[in-house]
Amino acid sequence: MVFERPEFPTLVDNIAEELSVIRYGYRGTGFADWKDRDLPQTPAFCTSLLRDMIRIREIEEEIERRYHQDQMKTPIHLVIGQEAASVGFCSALTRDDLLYSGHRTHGAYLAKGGDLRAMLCEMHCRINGCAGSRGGSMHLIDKSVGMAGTSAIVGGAVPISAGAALALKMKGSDRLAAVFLGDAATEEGVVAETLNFAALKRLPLVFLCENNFYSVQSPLFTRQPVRDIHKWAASHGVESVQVDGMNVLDVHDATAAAVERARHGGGATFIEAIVYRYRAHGGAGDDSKTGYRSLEEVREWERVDPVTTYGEFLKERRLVSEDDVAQMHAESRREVGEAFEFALASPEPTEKDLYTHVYSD
Ligand SMILES: Cc1ncc(C[n+]2csc(CCOP(=O)(O)OP(=O)(O)O)c2C)c(N)n1
Repeated sequence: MVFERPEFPTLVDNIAEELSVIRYGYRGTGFADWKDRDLPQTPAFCTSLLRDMIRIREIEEEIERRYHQDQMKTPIHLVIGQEAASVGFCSALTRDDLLYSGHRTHGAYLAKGGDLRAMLCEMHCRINGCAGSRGGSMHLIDKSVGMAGTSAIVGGAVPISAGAALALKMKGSDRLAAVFLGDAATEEGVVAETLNFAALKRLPLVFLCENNFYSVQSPLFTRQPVRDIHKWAASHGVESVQVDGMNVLDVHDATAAAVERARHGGGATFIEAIVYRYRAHGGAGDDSKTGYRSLEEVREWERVDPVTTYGEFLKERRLVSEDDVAQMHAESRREVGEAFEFALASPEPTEKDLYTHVYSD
């Protein structure tokens, strides 16, 4: 796997035209490089990663299909295309580790073990919602599995995760804190401050930066012309690596190494995972027709789809069959169908609920 910096255009007169040729130097080959590699993980574990990714993909696609019915009372940010980052990262954490995330929450919440029914209730503004119907998609939380919180403020969850890591360290706990952030979050001053603080205090903290090259519709090269994100992170004094975020095993392995380091006093690690989102920044469907990226670019990335390429890889290794994969899809579809029924049958909040969870002096 080689990631090369592309030639950045000096004059960007026609962004759409530039984007049709720029691939950001991504040379990901899916699992081609892994053909002859030993897999230290058990077959059951390898299979579970595929099942988890398929589950997230099916859930997201069903949310997308139903979104325009307007029963969900929330903005959404689908994670379709980025499932390997969600699953690879969370598969190296324990249930007790504390996980935080930004606005693109669904993958993190589900991969950490968050309750699907409570998530869909939250998105339908029902009282069984995981945030009591007050948060919507961007504020998912499930303390029972260490899904500690998410924030709609870009970069906002990052210093909070450092606070949690500091508390765990001061208590002598062997748990750690972990946080998802996007490439645009690295442009927030508070993220630089957090990296510095994490290095200074050797915090038990793991950052997973999902670099999907866009902040809404602004491409990375119009925002950060001269830096590689993982190198920028390293300059603050934390360990930092770049991984193929479309390869679930690559993400898992890097995270497992970071977790090991954090649990044994080695401090924080920043992982930059190169990913791609297949859908619009927010809402359902694809927004490429607005011209900020070309359809050709999207198609190019679909060739390294994290779910299908990993499925093919496991089939070649004879760890799963075609039928197993079909069954994983069917089970997930059944689960998500039932969870939607549950959410839609759940009660809406009443006027009385306006006065609960309200604090005043
Ligand atoms: C502090 C702040 N600035 C701007 C926004 C508006 N905003 C919402 S999402 C987003 C882009 C975030 O991009 P990135 O962090 O790369 O994550 P991605 O959406 O690509 O997953 C922006 C600018 C915000 N929510 N918070």
